[in-house]
Amino acid sequence: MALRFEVLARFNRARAARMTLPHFLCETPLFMPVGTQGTIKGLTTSQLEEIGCQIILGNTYHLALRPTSELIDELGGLHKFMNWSRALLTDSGGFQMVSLLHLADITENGVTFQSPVDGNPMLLTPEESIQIQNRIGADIIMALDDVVKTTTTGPRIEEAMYRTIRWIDRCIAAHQRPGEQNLFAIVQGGLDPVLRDICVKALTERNLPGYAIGGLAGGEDKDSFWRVVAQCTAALPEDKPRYVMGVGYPLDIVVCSALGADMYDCVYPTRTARFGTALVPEGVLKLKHKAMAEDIRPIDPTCACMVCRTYSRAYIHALVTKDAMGSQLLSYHNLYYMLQVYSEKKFL
Ligand code: PRF
Ligand code: ZN
Repeated sequence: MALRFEVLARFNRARAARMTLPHFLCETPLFMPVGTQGTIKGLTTSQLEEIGCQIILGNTYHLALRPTSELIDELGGLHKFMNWSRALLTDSGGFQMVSLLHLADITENGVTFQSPVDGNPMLLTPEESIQIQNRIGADIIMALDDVVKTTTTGPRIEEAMYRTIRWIDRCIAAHQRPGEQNLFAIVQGGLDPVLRDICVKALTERNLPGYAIGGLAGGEDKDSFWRVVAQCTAALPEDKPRYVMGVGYPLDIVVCSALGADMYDCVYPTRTARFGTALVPEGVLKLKHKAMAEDIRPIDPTCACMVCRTYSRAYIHALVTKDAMGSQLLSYHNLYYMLQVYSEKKFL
């Protein structure tokens, strides 16, 4: 295994841990900003270090299409390609296809979809997803899973859960670099506690370096969401990291951490920045609003980030619809906010 997970402190179900990965020693709980084409939109890698980012997420699907995993491999892996020396995680690709391309179709062999490049039919199998992720070279790679919306009902939920278990064995068999890259399995089973329980048990038996809770943050109500997280964190191994995929909002991260989860990822802070919204302790601040035009205060007077120490709301308001710098500054502040929401630590 290329991962060491040491719990340093506990409070009820919450824990703080040290997760040693090949490229970085991470402290959990942690939030992973989401990159698509090998970049976090609007931030440089040195800015990501400056705000205390320990690990970023890349998507196999996007990287495989462009610049392609063969090219990344040839150029020495994604760390070197994007000049990021800290940890990386890649998601397996299936979820992105299903959520981005409505033409994707899941069969026992894998996910079939139409290439957005040339329209040709393509197939992503569990073996291929792992082979691509082995070439990209992230510290953590994710198993290909069969994801259905939590709002789906009926036998499809059960089918997807059992298929995810069958696919984990294909992923494990295909993984060529277990000494350098950690394969995480993903618990599925919708909102059904019986299916979630079967899935946790089956995946835990495979003794992988870490586990994710998948299939959430897809429009289910908060109560159902927290119930599934609580059930899974209670059943997953104590001595391995637990990653809630696609989560989330600051409140979700705090609640899931109280329930014993350790890792999160979400496009929300950077996406909402591009729509002119800042995350602040009171909730959100809409920088496009005309009330911002003459407001000389920083976005968040209690925030220690470079943007809040340097620029006014009025300045960002003036930029936000006119220049890319507006959303870049908002992304910087929003990621800074997310990276300290679960901690007392201020990085600057
Ligand atoms: N599986 C994978 N990636 C994901 C999810 C999942 O269930 C989610 C949650 N819907 C976000 N990203 N592979
Ligand atoms: Zn700030």
